[in-house]
Amino acid sequence: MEFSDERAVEIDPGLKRMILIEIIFPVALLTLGIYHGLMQVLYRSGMIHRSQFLGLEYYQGLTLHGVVNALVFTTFFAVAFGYAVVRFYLGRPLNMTVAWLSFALMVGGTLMAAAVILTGKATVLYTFYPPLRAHPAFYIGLTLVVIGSWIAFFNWIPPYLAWKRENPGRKVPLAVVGIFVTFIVWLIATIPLAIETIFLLIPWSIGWVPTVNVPLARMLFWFFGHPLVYFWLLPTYVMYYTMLPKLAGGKLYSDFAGRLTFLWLLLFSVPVGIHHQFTEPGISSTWKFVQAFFTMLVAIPSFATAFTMAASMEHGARARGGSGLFGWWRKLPYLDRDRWLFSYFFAGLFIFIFGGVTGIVNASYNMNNVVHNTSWLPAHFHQTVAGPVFLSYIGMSLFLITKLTGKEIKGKGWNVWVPYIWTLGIMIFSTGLFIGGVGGEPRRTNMGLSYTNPQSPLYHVDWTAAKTLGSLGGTIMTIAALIYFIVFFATLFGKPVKQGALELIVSEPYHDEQIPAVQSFTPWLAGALLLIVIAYAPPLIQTLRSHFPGAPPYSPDSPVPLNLGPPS
Ligand code: HAS
Repeated sequence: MEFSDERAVEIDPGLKRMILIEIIFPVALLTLGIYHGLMQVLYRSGMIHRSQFLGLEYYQGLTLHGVVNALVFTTFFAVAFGYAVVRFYLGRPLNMTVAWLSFALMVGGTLMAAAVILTGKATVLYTFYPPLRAHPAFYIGLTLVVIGSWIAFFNWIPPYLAWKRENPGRKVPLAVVGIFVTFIVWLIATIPLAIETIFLLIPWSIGWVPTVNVPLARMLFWFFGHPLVYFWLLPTYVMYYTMLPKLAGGKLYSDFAGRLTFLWLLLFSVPVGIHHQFTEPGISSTWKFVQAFFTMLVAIPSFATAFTMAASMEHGARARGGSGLFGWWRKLPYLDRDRWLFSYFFAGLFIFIFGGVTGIVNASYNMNNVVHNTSWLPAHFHQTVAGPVFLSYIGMSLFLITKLTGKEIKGKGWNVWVPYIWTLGIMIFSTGLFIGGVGGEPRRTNMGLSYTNPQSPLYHVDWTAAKTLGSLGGTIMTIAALIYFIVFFATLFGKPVKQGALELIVSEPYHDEQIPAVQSFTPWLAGALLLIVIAYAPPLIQTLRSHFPGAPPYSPDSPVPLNLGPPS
């Protein structure tokens, strides 16, 4: 029997429909995004040519891969999951007119951006920093997605305030705290992004101004870009803290650890973006160092999470009969078909050990010089966003589909293996890219030139690990994704076995601490704003005062002759 918490909530059919479409639409797009992931590794290894990209150019495929997987899928999922959490825990109906408005903006924006990527007018990668220039529809489309997500968040505030009024002195449910922190971080982060697109990129893209201030645009982008990664991670942490302990058979070791983790991420997610710009001119080393220091502080809640999750799983495993110093690990439900969501969470935690450690390497100011812009970077971010984040998102998407439609999972035996096959793939893929990265292999290739083809002027013998391991790992990841898609769509098109309802797994706390410091957003939000001013005002002023020449647009897929020199 499918593991169930039996706390199903009957919800408005409109909301149910909207959450379902908000999950199905990006999962359908994900098939394209994943396909182009496979194309990347095969192309880098010289096994295929650009003509095999389904008619897309290399950078065009890479843009589609990054935008769909990292921006569209994640934002839609965060909104859908946010609706589920807010409705489930706060128990109040939501304003459906506002909800559909948010939905329409997000879908309309996505289609606009997708159209120009597919027609080759927005080959700018997911970071879209100039001088790569896209068609205005790309920036406008992404802006609509962001505005749509803001509107969804604003829609959750009235039920939250009503719940607070009716429950004075009660702790806000932990999952709601996590989701609100996710969207507060998102709101803060997307304001500079809006400034970048509205004042710099759109006028330049329309042709109103001939050039753009690249260092300023990049600083505004990374002000957004780093909190973006915690916007991805926070819903995953909501699932880990509130669901994983129960799935493991036990309780959440500490409710306080969860609240502190969320609020600490609110404090430190933003004033760290310059760690993506350690090698860039125009920012003094003082401010680079300050943000490197803050980056170390933003890792602390993840260490707390590692400890809390291990302790919670130990509690569950011992409750299931586990014993001994390490023997209890054997009692976790790794392959339990009914508690299958555990496998998605556990595999993600495992991958994140390596993603986290390599993040600390990136953040170490001097070591960053070795790895920056090398293939080490895609290895790091696949072990974070394509590890814990991706696995928890696809797992929860499947979970919500089954609960909301009342359908049984098809292919339970295959489903439980998906995260482990994905983990095998990602570990092999990343090992290749890490080795290539420390050997200096650039993170991207250009103009159809392979690093691993001896005929190519970019050939480098140290980078063959990335070819073999990268393409092998990437293929294994694609196989895992393929199984997932089959399970997902077979389940979706199956017959319902019961009335669908909104159901989430709820873990009880083992230590239910009452600590006033983590009961309110206000001081943490004030602290976050203060740290942003301290960390960003001086470098921003430096950038504004420096007179950088404006840059004309550049397209990576147009054949500009490069002086590559003789092969080494
Ligand atoms: Fe990062 C670049 C630093 C976390 C994503 N990062 C990126 C990029 C992306 C990304 C997408 O300082 C590339 C952007 C681009 O396109 O250029 N990152 C960090 C640090 C952390 C970190 C310090 N990153 C993430 C997360 C991401 C993400 C999370 C997505 C979700 N990152 C950087 C830096 C760069 C960077 C530099 C720029 C580099 C450059 O030069 O361009 C930390 O938050 C990591 C803390 C995490 C831990 C791990 C805790 C472990 C846990 C698992 C426990 C396991 C258990 C199971 C209990 C300390 C929670 C046990 C089971 C057993 C079997 C033993």
